[in-house]
Amino acid sequence: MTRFGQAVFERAVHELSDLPPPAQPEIAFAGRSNAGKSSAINAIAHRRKLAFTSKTPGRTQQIVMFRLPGGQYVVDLPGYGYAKVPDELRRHWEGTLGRYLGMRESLRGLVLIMDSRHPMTELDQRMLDWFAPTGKPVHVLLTKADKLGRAEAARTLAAVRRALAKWGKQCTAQLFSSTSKTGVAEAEDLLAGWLGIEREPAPAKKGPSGDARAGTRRPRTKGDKREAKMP
Ligand SMILES: Nc1nc2c(ncn2[C@@H]2O[C@H](COP(=O)(O)OP(=O)(O)OP(=O)(O)O)[C@@H](O)[C@H]2O)c(=O)[nH]1
Ligand SMILES: [Mg+2]
Repeated sequence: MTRFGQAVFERAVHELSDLPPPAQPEIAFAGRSNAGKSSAINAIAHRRKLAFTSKTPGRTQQIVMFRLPGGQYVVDLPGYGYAKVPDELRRHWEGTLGRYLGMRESLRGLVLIMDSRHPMTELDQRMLDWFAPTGKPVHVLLTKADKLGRAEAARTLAAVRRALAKWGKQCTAQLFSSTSKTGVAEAEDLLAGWLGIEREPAPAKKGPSGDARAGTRRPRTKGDKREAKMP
């Protein structure tokens, strides 16, 4: 099982007072509506339907919390910048998001999701303005990189890195695609580090005969669920 693969839905909240106590480290995914936050969480968990995704912007409207076996949380935040949200709800979320990002003591870092075709919008920059003063790390995932050619993707990454320098060295960026899985392993490594999750043990090394070394694998038995599982 991968490091984020055993995440389970814990709760979805509308008010900060309904969050679980900040006893365990957590990371949050924020970004414009439809940028690919929920899809990125699914990609990192190697699951298809852990977080709900949608073609229609504004799908995630609550703070959705997923819990890992070690008690850490992965948080899917409502997207911003979606024009059709009623003013009152927008004001609620701006206030709530600002307070969550500024005051949640268990928050170890922010994963800022930007569509690689439209990065660093005004609202993205406002998020950085809010969060950078905490001194906590921000990692930008430039999603939908599958929609860009190689050269364009490289240019976009370089430009975003240059722009991020304004908010400090703790702001980093990478290319990412939930569709082609570009950058998934890189993001997993970094975010597992933020949460203090150990690396998975390396697979058993093969001996000279090609067999796994003694004691590293148990023999297959009839009815073994792992072996019986369809790909
Ligand atoms: N081609 C491509 N499409 C993507 C990628 N990531 C997400 N999408 C698509 O973009 C749309 C929005 O994805 P979501 O993950 O629901 O976006 P979100 O940021 O969670 O959106 P809200 O919850 O509405 O704020 C869906 O149609 C996804 O299939 C990607 O890496 N490549
Ligand atoms: Mg979403």
